[in-house]
Amino acid sequence: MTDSETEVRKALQVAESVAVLTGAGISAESGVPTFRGRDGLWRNYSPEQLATPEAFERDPVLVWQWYEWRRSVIAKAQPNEGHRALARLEEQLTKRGNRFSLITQNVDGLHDRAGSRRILKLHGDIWMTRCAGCGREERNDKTPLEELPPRCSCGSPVRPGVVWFGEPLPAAEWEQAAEASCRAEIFLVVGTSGMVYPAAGLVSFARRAGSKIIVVNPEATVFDSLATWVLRGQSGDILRRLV
Ligand code: BJW
Ligand code: ZN
Repeated sequence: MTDSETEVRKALQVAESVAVLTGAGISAESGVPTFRGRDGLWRNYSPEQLATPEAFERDPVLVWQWYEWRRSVIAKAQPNEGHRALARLEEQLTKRGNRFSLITQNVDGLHDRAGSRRILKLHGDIWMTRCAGCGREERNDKTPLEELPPRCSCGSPVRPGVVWFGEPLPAAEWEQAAEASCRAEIFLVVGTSGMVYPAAGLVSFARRAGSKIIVVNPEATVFDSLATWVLRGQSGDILRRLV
């Protein structure tokens, strides 16, 4: 345990309100590739080329093949120490009557499987589908799917229930996330590159409202200059020691 980790551990023990923003890096130790890391590319496409409504319109099968591949990887993955530590932190803080908000950009469902109770999913859920025609939403955890693209009973193609570039974030989740960020005494930023807005903007909201920012990441990030503590390393190892 480094000196910074000891300080953060103490700060978390006395905090009355904590918010956490997670990104793909928290699931890296579970074997789920990040978006902008070395093995993030799928068949040489970047997420900016696949995670758009235009890409789905042009080639729904290609986009679904990417999601099929990710769904199969995620189905085999297990939550790691990082996911589990955040579930414990929620339990400890809420038991003491303090506030805790878990805000995630991830769609993999590993926070749910680790036991986190209230999760603000800013970019949706890879196990949900939505009909491109009638808008009907459904959970579908079959992998592989029977046909690509899957079809709704209304006959229209069905899309993954996630938020693509150029699409608005779910309003209720976004509002609660913004509010939690402004209210947090401590704001943990775990495993996100900070390249994607508006999620990345939550860190500035928190900083401006006077939160102490803690960055957990093996690499330098755009948030380091805003942080009170930067903890360099894998989030599973670090979060396990903090909570
Ligand atoms: C570890 C680790 C270990 C590794 N431990 N850490 C110009 C400027 C600003 C904004 C824009 C702009 N042009 C366009 C925009 C807006 C756009 C945007 O931000 N674009 C940027 C790319 C420039 N944003 C949007 O379009 C958003 N919507 C929007 O703005 O709507 C406006 C609107 C309003 C009203 C009506 C209509 C529209 C939507 C963004 C949706 C993003 N969607 C995706 C896909 C989700 C579905 C899916 O998963 O398929 O979300 S893209 C992808 O990026 C995914 C992620 O959630 C997101 C963030 O990535 P993340 O999590 O940070 O991952 P990485 O890979 O980038 O980083 C991993 C990190 O982990 C690294 O730092 C590693 O070091 C670290 N790490 N191992 C800890 N063991
Ligand atoms: Zn339909």
